[in-house]
Amino acid sequence: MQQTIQVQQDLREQRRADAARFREELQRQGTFIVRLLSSPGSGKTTLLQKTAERLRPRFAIGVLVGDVATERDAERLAPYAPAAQITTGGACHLELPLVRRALPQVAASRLDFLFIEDVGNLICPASHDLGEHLRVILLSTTEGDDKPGKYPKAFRTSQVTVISKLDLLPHVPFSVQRAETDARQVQASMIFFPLSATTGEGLDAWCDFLVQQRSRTLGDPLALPSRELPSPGGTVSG
Ligand SMILES: Nc1nc2c(ncn2[C@@H]2O[C@H](COP(=O)(O)OP(=O)(O)OP(=O)(O)O)[C@@H](O)[C@H]2O)c(=O)[nH]1
Ligand SMILES: [Mg+2]
Repeated sequence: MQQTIQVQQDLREQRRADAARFREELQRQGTFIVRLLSSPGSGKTTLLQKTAERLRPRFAIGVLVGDVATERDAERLAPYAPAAQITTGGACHLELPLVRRALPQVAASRLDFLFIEDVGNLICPASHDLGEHLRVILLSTTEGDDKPGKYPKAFRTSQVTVISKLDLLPHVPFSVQRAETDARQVQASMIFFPLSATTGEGLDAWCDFLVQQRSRTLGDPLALPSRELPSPGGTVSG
């Protein structure tokens, strides 16, 4: 019994060290890694399409997208940025070796931003560090404003909450303020971006934030001042 526990701890530490190494490797090349988590259908792929559209003229972008089956999301993203699908064949989350293996498909040369869309799921992905610098969770207005407290690990390990589908607010019983209060109870320093990928509301602020965080993380002296982030959500334990 004791041996089993020891092996699990060793494995977890090894995974954490691998993720830290990956983060550092890409950071040295000038790549800022942003990972998106959410329940299925919250708008991750749509947000990445709109984000790529805005950042692409200035930055080299690659997108890796995880799903249990189909290449649909990569096909949707392809007109906006180099994109590769990671099909897990049943697993409910991405793992670092899969990301490493897929990376060359989108990074023929150096990337400024690597976006990783994880499998739609609010539970399993939260326990895995993929070496991201920034972990972003989407909560759409159609899901209910009570979700942060019900899925605390996903919110606790994220630095940013995107409240998506803001254009649907008039039609759904969702309070942005209640959702933010609930999320702050599990992650006090959470940063929020309420936005609509459909109308474009909030997208400029979101993209400006990504650019600032990249500059800050990579130590660009021209970086604009921006808000402090809590330590990366990568330091996760089971
Ligand atoms: N009204 C509205 N619909 C949106 C918005 N963003 C996305 N959608 C719609 O929501 C549905 C799901 O969007 P996706 O981008 O596929 O969501 P996802 O999180 O990538 O889904 P999975 O990859 O399956 O987990 C699609 O029909 C989108 O058109 C938005 O801002 N407003
Ligand atoms: Mg998707």
